[in-house]
Order: sequence, then C-alpha cells, then structure tokens
Amino acid sequence: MNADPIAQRPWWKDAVVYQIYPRSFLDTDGDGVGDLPGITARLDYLQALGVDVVWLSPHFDSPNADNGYDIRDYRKVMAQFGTMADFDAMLAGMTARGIRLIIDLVVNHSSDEHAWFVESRKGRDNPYRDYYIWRDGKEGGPPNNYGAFFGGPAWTFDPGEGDEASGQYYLHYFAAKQPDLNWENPKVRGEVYDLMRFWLDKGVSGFRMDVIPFISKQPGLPDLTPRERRAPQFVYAAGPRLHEYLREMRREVLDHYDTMTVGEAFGVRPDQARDLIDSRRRELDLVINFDIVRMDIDGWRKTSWTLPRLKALYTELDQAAGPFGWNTQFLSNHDNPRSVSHFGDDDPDWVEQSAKVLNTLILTQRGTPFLYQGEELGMTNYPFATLDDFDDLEVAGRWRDVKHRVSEEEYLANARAMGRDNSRTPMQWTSGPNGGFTTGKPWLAVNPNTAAINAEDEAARPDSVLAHTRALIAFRRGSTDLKEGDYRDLDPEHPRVFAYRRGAGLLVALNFGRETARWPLPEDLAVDGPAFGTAEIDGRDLVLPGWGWAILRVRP
Ligand code: TEU
Repeated sequence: MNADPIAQRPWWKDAVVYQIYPRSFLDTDGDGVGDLPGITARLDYLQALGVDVVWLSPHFDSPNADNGYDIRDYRKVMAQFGTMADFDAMLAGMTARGIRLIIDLVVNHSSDEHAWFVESRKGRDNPYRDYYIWRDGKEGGPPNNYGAFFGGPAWTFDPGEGDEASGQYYLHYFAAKQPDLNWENPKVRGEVYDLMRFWLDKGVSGFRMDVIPFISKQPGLPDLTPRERRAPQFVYAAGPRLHEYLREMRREVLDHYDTMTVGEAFGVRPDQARDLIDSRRRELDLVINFDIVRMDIDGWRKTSWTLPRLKALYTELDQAAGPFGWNTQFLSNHDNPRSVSHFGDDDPDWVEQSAKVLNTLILTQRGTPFLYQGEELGMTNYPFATLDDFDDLEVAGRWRDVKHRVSEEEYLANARAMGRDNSRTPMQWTSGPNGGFTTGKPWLAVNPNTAAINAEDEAARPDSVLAHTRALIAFRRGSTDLKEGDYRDLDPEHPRVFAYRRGAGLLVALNFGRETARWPLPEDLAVDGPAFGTAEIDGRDLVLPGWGWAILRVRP
C-alpha cells in the first residue's frame, strides 16, 4: 500500500515543517523588523515544539517591494535581518538541535534592482538582455494581455537610457519590480544552479521554490482568453518546458546533495501536481497545493466553503498523489489568512478549541505537515480598520484595478478576510508591549489579542493550543499509522463532523462547529477510546463537544 519506490524512506516524509517569516518572527535590534538573531534566540522554542525542519521565507538582500520575494542579491543576507555570520550562527544552532533548514528559492523573477536586470535594461545588445523577457509592444500597447497578480498589466514599458532607447516591454507576473527571468536562456539556469549550490554548500537541506511552475513560459506568449484572464495562474503554470527544467535542476544540483524540495504549485491542479511529485520522474519531492487554502477565494473576493467540499478536496489530493507521490498538509502560510480565522472560529470563546481542531487536522493527515509561525498558538486575523492599515502591495494593487466598480467597504471586507497581512503580523511572544516582538515600532501592528494569545502564557498552560500542538507532534512522531498509514474519509457528506481512518490503527474525528455532535461509530469497528481528545463514547456514538476532537485507537 505504502510501497516506496526508493528502498529507504526519505526523511522529509516523516518531518514536521515550521515556516518562519523572518520579518515578523522576533526583532533583536529594535528596528521593528524581525531578524536572524531573533530566530537563533528562539531555537529552543522550536526544539521544544518538536519540529524537524524550518522553511525560512526569503532572507536575501532585497529592496522589499514584496517583502523579500524580490531579490537583489541571492548571495547576500538582507541587511535588516543581519549578516552572513548571523545566518551561519542560526544554521549552526539548528544543526546542533537536529533541525534542518530549507530556504526560499525565488527564481521565477528577481528584483529589478538585481545587477542582471540593471544590465539587462541598458539596451538590446547588452549581454544580460536575454536574462529577462523583453518584447516589442503591439499596436501601441503591451505585447499581450497578460495581467499581473498585484494589479495592472504584466508588462512594463522601459524607455531605455540615454542613446540606448530600447523601447521594449519586460514581463513580470507579479509587481513591476519583479521582472521574470528567462529560463529559456541556459545561462540563467546555470546562474540559478550556482546559487543553489552556494547555499547547499553552506549546509541548507533544500528549498521551497516560489511559484516554480511559472518558470516555463507559453511559446509565443499568446493573449489570454477572457476566462483565462480571471485566473491566469493556470496558464502561467502550464508552460511546456517546466518538467524538463526541473529534471535538469535535479541532475545538475539536487542529486548531489541530501535535500528536500517543495514547489509552490500555484496554478497546478491535483492531476498535474502528480507528475511534479512522482518520485520516478525525479522532479520535485513535494508541492504546496492551493486547492484547500484557496477553495473559497476568487481573486480578491472571499466566497464560502463547506465541510463536505473540504473533505472532498482532502480525498482528491490524497488520491492524486498516488503511490509514488507525497502530499504536504497545511492550512495557512504568509500568503493566506490565519487558519483559525479561515476554517475555525476566532471568537474569543472558541478560538482555542477550534485552533486545536485545525492543528489536529494538519498533524493527523497523510503527508508532510507544514505549520506556519503562530499557528501553534492559535494566532488570528488582524482587525484591519482601513485599507491604509495594510502594508502588502497586493491590497493596494488590486484595489487600483477594481475601485471603479467595487465599493471600498466591500473591498475592505474581503481584504480583512483574506488579505496576506493577516498572517504577517508579528509573532505574539508575550502579553507585554508589542507582544514581545520588538522594543521599537513594529513594521506591521501587533494583534491586540496578544494579551490572550501568546507563547509565554501558553507555554505555562497545559491546556493551551501550544501544549496541544506540541503533544500532537510528539504523538505523530511515535505513530506509524499517522506517518505512513493510508487515509480514508469515513463520512464524506456529514456537514459538521470530519472523521477519518489513518492506517489500520487510528480513527480521527473532528467537530467543525459550536454545537455538540453525535457521530455513530462505524459498526464494523472496535475502538479503544476516547484515547486522546475531548470526546466521549456513549453506546455506539462518539459525542464530540463544540469544536471537539478525538483520536481513537482501532482494535485489530
Ligand atoms: O506567492 C505566489 C502565490 O501563489 C500567491 O499566493 C500570491 O501571493 C498572490 O496572492 C497571488 O494572487 C509567492 C510568494 O509566496 C508570495 O509571497 C510572493 O508575493 C509571490 O510568490 C511573488 O514572489
């Protein structure tokens, strides 16, 4: 059932990954921005939590148009975050604690301030011209009708400098300050492989690859149809040379190290993701699927979700991975709302219980769990009052696109529900000023609920979300059923209870609501329970209190 084509089970299948967004983790020098020494200072916290791998969001030199996802120098540490010596100390501290580090590889695009682009825009004959994607305009406008994710067209006209008036447009799927690299150019690929080796030689254990499916562009860059324009990621992710590039990267670089790779699969449907993670094809190890976190998000608009639909996605993704693939399990990251506000209940009376249910879900599914910083505490969305409270360029960029047809009130309501800054507010370490994140002025406001939700208080409370998450991670580590067992949804249609089997030995049941739920246990099943959780067994019924959960042992 769980036959692995490679005789030895790779370490990353059993790992629990913790994502750090360094800007918001811990500031040690009072400039209001988190830094690498801040991470080093909290390694004991991560070790106590029990995570095996840290995924660090970009720590490279950047002008921060998009908080580091616009890299100016791939071999330099962002000055606000510290120095290379700080990086080395952080990595050594992780290694000493048995924690591996994977870093963010952002190579679909660079910053427009990267030396390659500074050269490239100098003119059509510059040797770096072909590092990026330059085209002549069409009928007085851009080369095609591609739109950028942060608003406006995906092309920016560059008049050129001095006599060298190039008069061409360059392509950028994201902001104008994030020009897309030209992967057709073997020199670009060589540069990327070199910088990967640079960090691997330092001792990192792999990469999370930013929008990696976008690196291969559509031949001839034809216009999008009106339908495609609404979700261009599905076209951008379907370039014909993606698989070829990934296999080359594997051969040239990754095969020479012991790594884990996880591609951000924005625009990739489950059946396409299967090819990326099929271990026989030697492309990626894992992908980050958007199907669940974006199930109720349509562009800038938040729609709605139902539990049966959510459950159907878990089954679909599990089946799509197939015997040669392996999934990631996550409910939030730095681009998505806080999981407890999105899928749980962030009312103060329910936030803890529902955060526990969601963290149980992440940690008991089949696949490698990814926790996002603060999720182990049950951190919530931020109560943004106006559009000016947001820092993220996505909020302002999309507003420019729609303000002629949407009311500010409606747009704000959607940004509050799903804006990326919800998950980027600083870590809540204490109930003190700025949640203990900084002694200065935080770059983004700290959530006022740090008075109730913070690491210091939760570490001291055995019934906290933090204690729960820690216990679950430890339980997972000792459970072959959770790590390797297959997955089966036991009641796909139930509107409130999510109940599933893991392997031969476990049954997990979660109540997605405030009201008590009575769920009849399957007749053919003998359970020992209530092993772990807040439920009781009454006759043949499992009684789950509001936002209750249970892990039951199934007798053979
Ligand atoms: O994200 C790309 C992505 O998939 C989206 O979530 C994106 O943030 C946007 O919301 C699309 O509508 C990656 C990074 O995770 C994100 O932080 C960067 O802004 C983006 O790429 C560009 O590098």
